[in-house]
Amino acid sequence: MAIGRRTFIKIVGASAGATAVGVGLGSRLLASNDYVPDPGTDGDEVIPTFCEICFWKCGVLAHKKDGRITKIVGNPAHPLSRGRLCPRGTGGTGLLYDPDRLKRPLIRKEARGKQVFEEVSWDEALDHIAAKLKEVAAKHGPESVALFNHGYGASWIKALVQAYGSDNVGAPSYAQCRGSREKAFELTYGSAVGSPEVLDIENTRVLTLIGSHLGENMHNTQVQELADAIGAGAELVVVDPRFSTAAGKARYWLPIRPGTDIALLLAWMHVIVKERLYDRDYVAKYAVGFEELEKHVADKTPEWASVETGIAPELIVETARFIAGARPASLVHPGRRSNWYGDDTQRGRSVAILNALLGSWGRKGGFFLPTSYAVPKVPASKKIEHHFKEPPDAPLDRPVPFLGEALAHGLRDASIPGANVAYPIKAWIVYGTNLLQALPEPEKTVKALEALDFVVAIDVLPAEITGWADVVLPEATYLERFDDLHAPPWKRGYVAIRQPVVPPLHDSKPGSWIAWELGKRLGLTDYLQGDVESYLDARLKKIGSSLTELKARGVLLAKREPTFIEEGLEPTFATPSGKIELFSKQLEDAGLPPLPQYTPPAPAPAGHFRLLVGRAPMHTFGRTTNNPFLGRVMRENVVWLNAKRARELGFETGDDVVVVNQDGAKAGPIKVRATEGIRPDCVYMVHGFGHASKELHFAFSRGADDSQLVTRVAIDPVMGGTGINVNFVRLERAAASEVSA
Ligand SMILES: Nc1nc2c(c(=O)[nH]1)N[C@H]1C(S)=C(S)[C@@H](COP(=O)(O)OP(=O)(O)OC[C@H]3O[C@@H](n4cnc5c(=O)[nH]c(N)nc54)[C@H](O)[C@@H]3O)O[C@H]1N2
Ligand SMILES: Nc1nc2c(c(=O)[nH]1)N[C@H]1C(S)=C(S)[C@@H](COP(=O)(O)OP(=O)(O)OC[C@H]3O[C@@H](n4cnc5c(=O)[nH]c(N)nc54)[C@H](O)[C@@H]3O)O[C@H]1N2
Ligand code: SF4
Ligand SMILES: [Mo]
Repeated sequence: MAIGRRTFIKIVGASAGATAVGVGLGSRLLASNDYVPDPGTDGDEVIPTFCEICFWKCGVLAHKKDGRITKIVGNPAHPLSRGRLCPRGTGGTGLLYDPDRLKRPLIRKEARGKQVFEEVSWDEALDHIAAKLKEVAAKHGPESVALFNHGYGASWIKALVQAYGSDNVGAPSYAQCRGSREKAFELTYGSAVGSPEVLDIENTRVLTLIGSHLGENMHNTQVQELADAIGAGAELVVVDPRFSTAAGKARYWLPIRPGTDIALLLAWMHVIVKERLYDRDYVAKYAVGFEELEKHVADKTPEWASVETGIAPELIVETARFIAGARPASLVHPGRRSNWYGDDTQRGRSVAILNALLGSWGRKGGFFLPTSYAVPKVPASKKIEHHFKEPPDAPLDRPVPFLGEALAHGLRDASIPGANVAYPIKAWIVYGTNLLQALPEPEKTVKALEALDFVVAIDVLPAEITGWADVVLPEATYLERFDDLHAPPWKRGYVAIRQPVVPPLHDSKPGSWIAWELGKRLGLTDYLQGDVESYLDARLKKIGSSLTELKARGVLLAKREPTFIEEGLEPTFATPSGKIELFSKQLEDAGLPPLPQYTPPAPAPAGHFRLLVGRAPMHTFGRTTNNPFLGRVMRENVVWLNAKRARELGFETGDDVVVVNQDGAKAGPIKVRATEGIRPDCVYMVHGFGHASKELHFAFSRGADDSQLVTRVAIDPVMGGTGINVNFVRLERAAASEVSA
């Protein structure tokens, strides 16, 4: 359906409070290093650092008075925040002062999973961990220790685990998130999209969001750039089974049948190739495999795709022309959480190839070619010289040809007794990842946890995973600690600092300290960084700055360098051919389709809906649902149900239901939102609610936990990721007892 252009004010989510807030200086101050944060106006001290309410790492200015943080706002000099934070970042002090925070080290007293612990001293906890890790390594080798992690603070503990002799480091933020997208772009362009993504949304003329729900997915910089772009006349094409916030701002909303994106993408390419709307010079100069692609899409007509996608052929043609009409400033957003249906690397390849036809890689309004501030590392006194054993993250009978980072679910599966893997995993260190909500097939996670010899959780909150640990270590939050410098590839290089705004509350400790103290007990200090401040200072001295300078400034910008072909930059492609590989010989050699192949999704069992999930602007997964500020803005999730289907089933908005999947797994109770804004064949909920941990006093049992319903996955044959949109659910009216419980 084509919908009229609406007046764009700001991307605002479904509930109030979703606009970016901050000091509002925007990007004006970005041009130089002249900006130093002003002292606060009412006698408060202003301390720059960067956010960790999600992993985007926006620059923050924290205001402090009488030892307490009074507010946190965006740092105008920081390229990612540009003076504004998203609503979650603004609510960061809700985490710092959360009364439910982990306060002291804990050692388990009863069976795993029962949250019965004893408070102990740090010495006791660390001695116990060291003794247990030595025991596990003596029996099974150091590689039987796996680290699961998320977040920037993990670097210290990662160095420790590697020094110990294990490279089994996995994160759900890869194989459950962006892994397939990264592999797809690596196979096509020789480099991943990265994080923060190398997207020049600011200068784009047409932005196509195929499943990416920017505006609810609140990547601060992208949302700000989108607002600027729309202000400057950019248009949106939104392909989503659900009327997302972005769909509400779009020229075209295509409510696609879930799981059929590849058919649409191939049909768009069919039109663009057939009508010669692609960038012929660009393709001739930079790409290989165009002839094969042309043949491949010859029969992928809009009529063919229409049957699969439910989108009218004329609309497929019209949108193909619209998208191509804006090239090269026409960006098909690569998305981020892209492990959906199992054919996800192929879907990612379709997006990558379409962008190549538009000539958008390396062009203004497309993908920029990033630069970074080269801040040399300061090595520890000894280099790690282990010959790491290959991770046992793929079963022996199902090798993964394009494994990227280790697969978190694979390391989990290798921990289950009897797993058909090269060697078993026996101990877990879990840093900043709530595996019970983050990994699919939670019953397998529980099986692994029950069987492990030893489990340590390092967290800030009593998340579900901490209930399964033998030892729980309370980390200081991002507002109470130093972490390593952040200097990512971006439009303009920069280096930013995270520093404590207040000293650690309770008996919490920074990750750098925890890793060092464990290192002492394991005899590994030669491989680790000692005093964090001396280390940061030594790194900064290498670029002619100092810790003192960065503590005051928060961020330093590098010289601006060209980032676009238009600025004279010649792109290079780290693929075997040295070009953009429309046709992938690498995939062909691995026995996989060298051009994206469409596989129709399995139909829903009778009476069932496909379960789709996503994000809410004021929450980051389940990690903010206990935050007193953010929790009040959005207390629980709801299940979106097509209004007509709701009428047929006798449900109304506000009804309490339990969601039951094809295998009988349940989640809820959760309230129904009956809406025209979703197709009749699927339901949708925001991930991160329905906490089972009673120690999360605010979030406990509010809404439903979608991860309980992910009892099946479709494994991506290219990179091994877990597609989770293959579960089907029905809604049952909740019993009165369940609702009041
Ligand atoms: N069913 C389902 N599963 C999913 C998803 C989904 O939508 N649905 N999304 C997937 C995606 S895209 C991703 S990226 C992953 C993310 O899932 P996770 O890897 O779990 O990441 P987070 O939710 O960011 O982090 C969770 C934990 O970090 C803790 N934490 C917060 N700050 C700190 C800190 O400073 N230090 C320490 N030590 N701990 C901290 C929180 O208390 C929480 O327990 O989940 C994936 N899994
Ligand atoms: N506020 C906030 N922002 C976040 C996060 C957060 O927790 N909170 N998490 C961050 C992280 S780690 C990630 S990975 C990203 C995730 O955000 P995105 O990369 O945008 O990805 P998803 O959450 O997978 O996308 C969900 C959207 O895809 C639609 N969808 C489902 N199936 C299909 C389909 O078959 N075809 C199409 N075209 N669309 C479909 C859903 O209706 C929904 O609108 O968000 C990031 N941003
Ligand atoms: S996007 Fe929001 S939560 Fe994430 S780092 Fe930036 S301000 Fe913090
Ligand atoms: Mo993610």
